[in-house]
Amino acid sequence: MNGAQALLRTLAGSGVNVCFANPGTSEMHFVAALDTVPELRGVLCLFEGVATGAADGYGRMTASPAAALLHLGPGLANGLANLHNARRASTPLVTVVGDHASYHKRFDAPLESDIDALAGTVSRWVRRPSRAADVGADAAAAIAAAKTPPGQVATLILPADASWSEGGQPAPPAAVRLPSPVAGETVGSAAVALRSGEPCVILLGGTALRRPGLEAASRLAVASGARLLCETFPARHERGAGIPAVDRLAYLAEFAATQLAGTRHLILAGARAPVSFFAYPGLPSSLVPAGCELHVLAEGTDDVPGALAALADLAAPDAKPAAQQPVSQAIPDAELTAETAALVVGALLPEGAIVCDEANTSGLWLPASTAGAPPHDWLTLTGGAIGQCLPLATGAAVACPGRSVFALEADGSAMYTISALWTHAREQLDITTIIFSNRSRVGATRGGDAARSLLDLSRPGIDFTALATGMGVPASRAVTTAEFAAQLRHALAEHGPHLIEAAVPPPW
Ligand SMILES: Cc1ncc(C[n+]2csc(CCOP(=O)(O)OP(=O)(O)O)c2C)c(N)n1
Ligand SMILES: [Mg+2]
Repeated sequence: MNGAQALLRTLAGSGVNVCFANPGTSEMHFVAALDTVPELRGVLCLFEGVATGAADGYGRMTASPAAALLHLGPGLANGLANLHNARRASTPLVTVVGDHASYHKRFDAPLESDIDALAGTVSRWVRRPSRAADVGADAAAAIAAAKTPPGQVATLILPADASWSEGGQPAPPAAVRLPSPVAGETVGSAAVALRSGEPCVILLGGTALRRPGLEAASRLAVASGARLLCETFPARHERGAGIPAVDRLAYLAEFAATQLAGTRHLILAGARAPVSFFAYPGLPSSLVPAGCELHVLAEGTDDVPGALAALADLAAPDAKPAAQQPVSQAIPDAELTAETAALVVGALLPEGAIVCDEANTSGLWLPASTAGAPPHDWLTLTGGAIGQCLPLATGAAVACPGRSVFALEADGSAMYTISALWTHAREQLDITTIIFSNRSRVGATRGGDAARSLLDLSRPGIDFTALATGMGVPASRAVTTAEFAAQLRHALAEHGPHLIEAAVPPPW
């Protein structure tokens, strides 16, 4: 058995069953070994940013890593922005980067580069096995590292000679660290804050945003009057009818400051202390109001839902969670805008949908319009690096084949990783992509013609239906709300990928 075969057997033996791949010559032995390990499904992605974003989507939905197979330093570099988003999402993810044979490196061939340095920017764990005999054990360690709470990116750099040489040995699964239990006194001091009668906010993040954490948090809010908020860009937020609702902390610093104004106790459960996205002259970077005391109930590495449940048993023993009531939206009889499109999405969202949200400025109305829709998961742009949505949807759909996946995508962002559509078609994934085609990058609009030109996507206009059909995804364009609703109904009724280009004006 060679090193590559040992790697694949170790991955499959530890439950890594999918590899999103963009391989080249140095990964040839890995690819050849796929035929001998049928438990590992290779999914071809035509750009590394698609492979890494897909592995992120898969890991968010399964809490178990997929592998992303990348080609040396340049392949890894192409995948970095979505690995950055995965790192911010605390997604378990194993990156395998093929490298030159060890003896070839000193010749400085064209693809030679500092892979370790690149990998270090996003990975909590990096290792380079030097012999085929080490590959299996190092792969098992990579998987355990990826699963270390709350989840992280682990990168295995695989020299071609370690891959092709005989002497490989698959390794059994390595022990995985469990989330740390939260000490009783930490729970007790949060309970004291909740009972103080002073204004409290519980800020939820990470695993607190799944149903058990939300229900415990809701009991606390009901019993103590504390307000609930969640991090601005959650990795995976379970929401909809029957689940306690929680508003996100606003993206714009002045709105977030308003949400938090007057808070005396900020209790963090799986979320970090809030900071503004960018610095603004004269304004503080921290969003914690002056005079507010921070209480860290549970960090990401802790058992966050367990801590919330323990706190609820202590401070809200008799309270019942407040479930979001179902709301059925009507299809609005008005022109197609980002707002009316959001209402249509809210009206038609099926139970169990997985929504990948990179609608950017067009997405402003989505949280409200979908709040009372049937239960669903909402996946956001955790690291702010656009070009994530179409890849993320790819991975979510591979992870959850029975569920309907939505990619709610802004036009400028779509162009970064548009080739994901080809993988949607090739794998016949049940993904409905909605492009909010406002023909602009809204952003800051200060400045003259030269500045405005850099925000304009109308010269030439991008024909998303042509792009999609050119890659095998059936597509249509909607210019009225009725058309949009009809096209969305059709897309949801038919299995497989669809794309709808919604012609909407910029919101401002
Ligand atoms: C990787 C990366 N590059 C650049 C940016 C800066 N950026 C933020 S939004 C945006 C363009 C957004 O345009 P679009 O996706 O059409 O969204 P809209 O503004 O129309 O809502 C850019 C370039 C970013 N966030 N991430
Ligand atoms: Mg746009």
